[in-house]
Amino acid sequence: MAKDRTVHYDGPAGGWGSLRGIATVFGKEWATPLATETLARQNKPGGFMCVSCSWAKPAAHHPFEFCENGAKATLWELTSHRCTPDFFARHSLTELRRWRDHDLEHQGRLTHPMRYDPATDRYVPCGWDEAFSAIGRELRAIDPKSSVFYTSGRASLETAYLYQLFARLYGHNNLPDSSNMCHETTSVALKKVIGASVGTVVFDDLSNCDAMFFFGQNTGSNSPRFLHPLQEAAKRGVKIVTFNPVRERGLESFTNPQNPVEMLTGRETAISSQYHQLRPAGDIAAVLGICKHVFAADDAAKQKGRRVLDVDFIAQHTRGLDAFEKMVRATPWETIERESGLSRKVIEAAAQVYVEADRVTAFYGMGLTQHRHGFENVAMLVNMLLLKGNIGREGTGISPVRGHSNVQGQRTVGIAEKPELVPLDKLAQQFNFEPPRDKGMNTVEVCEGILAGRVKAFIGLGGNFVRAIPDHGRMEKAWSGMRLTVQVATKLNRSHLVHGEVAYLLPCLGRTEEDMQASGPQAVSMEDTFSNILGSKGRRKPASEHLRSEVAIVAGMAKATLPMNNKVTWDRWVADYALIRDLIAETYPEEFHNFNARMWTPGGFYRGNSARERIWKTQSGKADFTVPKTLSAAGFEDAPGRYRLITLRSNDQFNTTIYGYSDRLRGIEGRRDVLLINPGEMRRNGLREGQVVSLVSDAQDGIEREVTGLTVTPFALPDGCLGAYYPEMNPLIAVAHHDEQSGTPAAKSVPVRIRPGGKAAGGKPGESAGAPA
Ligand SMILES: Nc1nc2c(c(=O)[nH]1)N[C@H]1C(S)=C(S)[C@@H](COP(=O)(O)OP(=O)(O)OC[C@H]3O[C@@H](n4cnc5c(=O)[nH]c(N)nc54)[C@H](O)[C@@H]3O)O[C@H]1N2
Ligand SMILES: Nc1nc2c(c(=O)[nH]1)N[C@H]1C(S)=C(S)[C@@H](COP(=O)(O)OP(=O)(O)OC[C@H]3O[C@@H](n4cnc5c(=O)[nH]c(N)nc54)[C@H](O)[C@@H]3O)O[C@H]1N2
Ligand SMILES: [Mo]
Repeated sequence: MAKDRTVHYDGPAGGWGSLRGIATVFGKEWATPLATETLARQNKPGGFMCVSCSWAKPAAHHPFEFCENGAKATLWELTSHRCTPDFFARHSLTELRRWRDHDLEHQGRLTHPMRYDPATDRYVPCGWDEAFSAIGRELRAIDPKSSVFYTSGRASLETAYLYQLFARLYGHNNLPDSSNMCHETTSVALKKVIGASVGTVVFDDLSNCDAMFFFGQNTGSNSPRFLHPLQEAAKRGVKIVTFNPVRERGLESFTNPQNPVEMLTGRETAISSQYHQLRPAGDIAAVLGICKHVFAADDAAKQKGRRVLDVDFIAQHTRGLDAFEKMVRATPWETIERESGLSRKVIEAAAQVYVEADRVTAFYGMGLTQHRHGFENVAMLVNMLLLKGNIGREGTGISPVRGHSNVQGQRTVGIAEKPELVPLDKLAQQFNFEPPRDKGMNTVEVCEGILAGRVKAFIGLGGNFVRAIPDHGRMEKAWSGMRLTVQVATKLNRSHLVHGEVAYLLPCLGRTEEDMQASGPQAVSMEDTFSNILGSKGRRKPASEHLRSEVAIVAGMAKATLPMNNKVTWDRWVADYALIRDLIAETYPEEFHNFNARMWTPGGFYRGNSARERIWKTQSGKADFTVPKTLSAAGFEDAPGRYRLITLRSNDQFNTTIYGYSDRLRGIEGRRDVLLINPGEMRRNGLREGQVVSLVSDAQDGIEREVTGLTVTPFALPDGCLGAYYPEMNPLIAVAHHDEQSGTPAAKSVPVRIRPGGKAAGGKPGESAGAPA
C-alpha cells in the first residue's frame, strides 16, 4: 500500500522561514527605519517589553532580542491602519459581526472613545468625561457583586494594581483574568503540592541542567526566544525529551535566524532527543510509567548498594511517598500503555534519561493545564520531580511556560477572585476601607452568571473575552442580557461587537507608545515567566491624540464611580506612576521593596520563590506526593465515534488575534478551517482528503453545538483524536467542561463527533468555521 500522505513541514523552526513569516503578514511595512528602531529596543533594559509572550528577557541579551512572533506582535501594534469614527459610521455592528477575526483587527488601531448608539446600531464618538460619568452612573446603580472586572494578561503591574483596588473599593472580588483559561491549573496545583503558585526554574537553570522534559508546550510558535537556550542546551548534550500528540517543529529542529553562519549554511540543530506522540490527556499515565521505571531502577540499584531515589530529600522534604509508590507499583503496564497511547518500551526509554540525569528541569504548557484533570497532570509531574530531588536545587525545577506578557504579574499584585490570595488587611489599612471578603467569580463562573442573567455589568481591560471563552455560541446570545459593557482595547475584536444595553469602547495606548502624564513620560513594569520584574518604556508617538493610558482609564472610571476618600488619590497616581509603585511596595514589601529603584535592573529583579529555597508553604509543610485519582486527564470515557479534540494555536496568531493564514511550522497554508486527523482514522470513517465535514459536541448535556465547514486534512496525530484551531472551535466546548480543581476550560480534550456532509467554507478562508451556531 502507498505510504499515507500527511500535511507537514520539513524545515527547521526559525531560519529564513521566520523572516518570510514576518514579511508575509506585513509586506514592506515591516522594514521601515522606525519599525526596526523600535524592534531594536524590544526586551532590552531601558526599552519596552514585548507585548507577545512572557518569556524571560535575559540581562545578557542578543543584538535583537525578539523572535518572529514577537516582531509580529510589535508590528501589529505599530500598524499605520486606523479604525476611526468614520469606519464605525459606515458599518453597523450587525454587519461587523459577520466579519472574520482577522479582518476586524486588521482595521488597525482604535482612535476615539466610542459609545454604542442603539438607534443606528453603530458606535458613535463620545468624550472621555461623558464615557466615565456614564460608566460611574451605571455602576453606582447596581449591586457591585453583579459586576465583573476582567483582565487579559497584558496590562502592566501599575494598571493591574489600580484595577483590583477599584474593584475592592467598589465592593467585589469578581476579578477573573485570562489566566483562568490558561495556567490557573498551575496556580492551584503548584500551590497545593509545593506551596508556590508559580514555576521554580530561573534562567541559569537552563544552562545547568542535564535533561529537560517537555509536556504540551509549543515553543517554536508560542515562546520562540526559548529556542535559543534550548539550542544551546542541545549543543551541550542535554537530553531533551518531549511528550506531545503533535510533532511540533520547534521542538524537533531549529536554525537561529540571528546567526549568519547558520542562516547561510542552513545548518539546523536537532532539539528533542526523544519525541513521544502520546494520546491527548495521556500524560498522567505516561508520567506514572516513568515513575514506575524509576522505582524499578531503584530496586536494581539497591542490589548494588546504590539508590536512584533521592532518599535524603524525600525523607526531609516530602510527604506521601508510600501511598504514591504503592499505587504506581500496583498499576499494570497494560493500563499505562492504553491510557498514554505509548508503548512500555518508549516510556522506559524516556524514564532512563530521567534516571541517568543528575539535574532535571520540566516545562509544560496548555497541553497539561487545559484538561478536565489538568490538576492531576501538574501534580503528577511534580511527583516525578520529587522522586529525585529535582526541585529547589540548581539546574532543576518545574517551569510552567506562561502566556501573556504580564499574566503572572497581575496575579502577584492582586488580580484574583480568591480573596485569600490577597493581603486584604493591608489594603484595608492602606486605603482606609473594608474590602469585600467573599469569593469572587472566575472565568467559568462569570460565564455561568451571564447565562443565568445574574451578571449586570462587564468591564474588559483588554482581551477578547467572548471569543476566548468556551461555549461561544451560547455565550454570545446571553451577552446582550447585561446592562453595561465596557471594553478597553487597542484593536477592534468580536467582544466589542456583542454588548450590553449601554456599551463603551475605550481606546488605550499600546506598550510601545510614549505615555506622557503631568510629571513627564511614564514607564510601567511587568513580571516574566521566571518571576523577574522589569521596567518598560514606550517611545513611539501614540496612534491617536485621543488615546489614554490604561492607568488613566482605570482611574477615570474609578473616580467617576466611587465616593471621595482622602487616601485614594487617583489624579496624583495618574500624574506619576512611581507613586503607584510605592503603593505596590507598601502592600507587598517582601517582593517589591525599593521597587522604583530596582525596576531597571538588567534582566529584571527576582521576586523570589519559597519552593526554590525548599521552604514548602503547603498545608503539611512539606512537598506533597499525590496519588492521581485517574490515569486519563480527559474526564470522559472512550466511546465509538467519540474523539478527543485538541484546539490548537497556529504560528500566525496570538490567541484570538489572527495575523494571517500561514501555520508554517505545521505545513498548513492559506486557511484555518481545517480538521486535522490521521489517515487511519480517515479510512475508518470513510473520509477523504478535502472533504467538508462538521464537528458536533459530544458533551451529553442535551445542548446542540456544531461548527460547520471544516476541511478534512491528513495529519500525523495519534488515533482517537482530532486537531483544529482555537478560537474557531470554541462553540464546541461546554462551559461545564473544565479542570475540576481550578476551573480552567478543558480545551485540549473536548469530546466531539464528526458529522459528514455540510457546506464548503465559501470564498474566504475560515469564513464559516466558528460562526456562532
Ligand atoms: N505566537 C504566539 N505566542 C503565544 C500565544 C499565541 O497565541 N501565539 N499565546 C500565549 C498564551 S496566552 C499562552 S497561554 C501560551 C500558550 O502556549 P502553549 O502552552 O504552547 O499552548 P498551545 O499552543 O495551546 O498548546 C500547547 C501544546 O500542547 C499540545 N497538547 C495538546 N494536548 C496535549 C496533551 O494532552 N498532552 C501533551 N503533552 N500535549 C498536548 C499541543 O499539541 C501543543 O503543541 O503562549 C503564549 N504565546
Ligand atoms: N479553545 C481554546 N480556547 C482558549 C485557549 C485555547 O488554547 N483553546 N487558550 C486560552 C488562553 S491560554 C488565553 S490566555 C485566553 C486569551 O484570552 P484574552 O486574553 O481575552 O484574548 P486575546 O486574544 O489575547 O486578546 C486580544 C485583544 O486584546 C486587545 N489588546 C491588545 N493589546 C492590548 C493592550 O495593550 N491593552 C489593551 N487594553 N488591550 C489590548 C486587542 O483589542 C486584541 O483584540 O484564551 C483562552 N481560550
Ligand atoms: Mo494564556
